[in-house]
Amino acid sequence: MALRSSRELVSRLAGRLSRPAGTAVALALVASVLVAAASTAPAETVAAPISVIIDTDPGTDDAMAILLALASPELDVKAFTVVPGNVTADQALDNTLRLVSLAGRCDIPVAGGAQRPLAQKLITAEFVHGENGLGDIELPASDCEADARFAPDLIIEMIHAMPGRITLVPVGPLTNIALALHKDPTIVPLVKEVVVMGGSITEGNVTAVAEANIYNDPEAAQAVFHAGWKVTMVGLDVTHKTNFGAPHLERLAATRGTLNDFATEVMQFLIDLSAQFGADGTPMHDPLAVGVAIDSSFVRTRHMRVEVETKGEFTRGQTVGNRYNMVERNEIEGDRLKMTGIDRVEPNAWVAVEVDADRFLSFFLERMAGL
Ligand SMILES: [Ca+2]
Repeated sequence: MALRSSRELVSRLAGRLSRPAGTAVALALVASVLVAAASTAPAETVAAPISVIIDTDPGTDDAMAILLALASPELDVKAFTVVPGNVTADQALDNTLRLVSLAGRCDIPVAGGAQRPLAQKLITAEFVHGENGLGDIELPASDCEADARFAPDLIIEMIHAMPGRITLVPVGPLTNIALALHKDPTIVPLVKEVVVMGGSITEGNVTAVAEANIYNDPEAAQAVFHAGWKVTMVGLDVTHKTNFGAPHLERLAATRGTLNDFATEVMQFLIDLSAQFGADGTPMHDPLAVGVAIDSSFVRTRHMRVEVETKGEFTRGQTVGNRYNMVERNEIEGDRLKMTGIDRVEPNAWVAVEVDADRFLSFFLERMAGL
């Protein structure tokens, strides 16, 4: 089959080799192919990988997101920072270390961070993710050691070391990112982008309207949405459409490899769990956020003002999206308020509203195949 681009060639080659050697070898091979083709076709430029810090609470779908990131040469994962959410902080750190070790990537710092949300009790979800957070699949003990730095400090340090280059990809509650912001607000203009898995402008998965990552720390989320940096919100509006079902599992199980096989077990666990509730498949929440960090064209976004509800009786943790970026202006007149016009509000987030789910699911399967 013809390869569409050098990027595709890189991905195919590196996807089957361990990184960083895999990427280097793949890039070298691509370079030689391009040199050989130079006389007949204009050379393509191989884009530099995107530097990312992934803030995570593994978590079954986090595990898939981590593997996808490590299998994608478009990304240069500078660190994994760990936050409690799906499981406790200690369990999440242990799981991240085991995953990174399984992938043979102890060169990537893994740092623990917050122990609990900013202003509420921690809510864990072993019911959904298994008692160990990884679908009760027991991974070997990690050969990697945790970085001694506090995750928010590591985030601050790396952003300053690479101004304008770091994309933050938080796929858990936003506690660590909010702590980094609070400690050093000067990081805001130095961050390239923040791709958040979280929120929804249509439906919830914890309550009628709240998505888990936002619900688990609404005060942190409000701070992150209002920081002033570029936020892309990959929420349930799109992740619920990336339904990984039996046909996808069949494809994943048809190829073999240590990471491939682990992914198969995790996806089997999630599909079985979903079946108990009458669902035919399971959404790929966190992997889609990583996918969007790699290729923003997986989703279509709308720029809108998003507020995080922190007080509502039924709506705490809701991401309230203002589709038109307008609010009514009311002014006191006697004993009443009188509408006197319309005020514009500044949009603060690019909210993903549509997704090319089939293309993303195929992309995920291609990256996992034989890994
Ligand atoms: Ca997560």
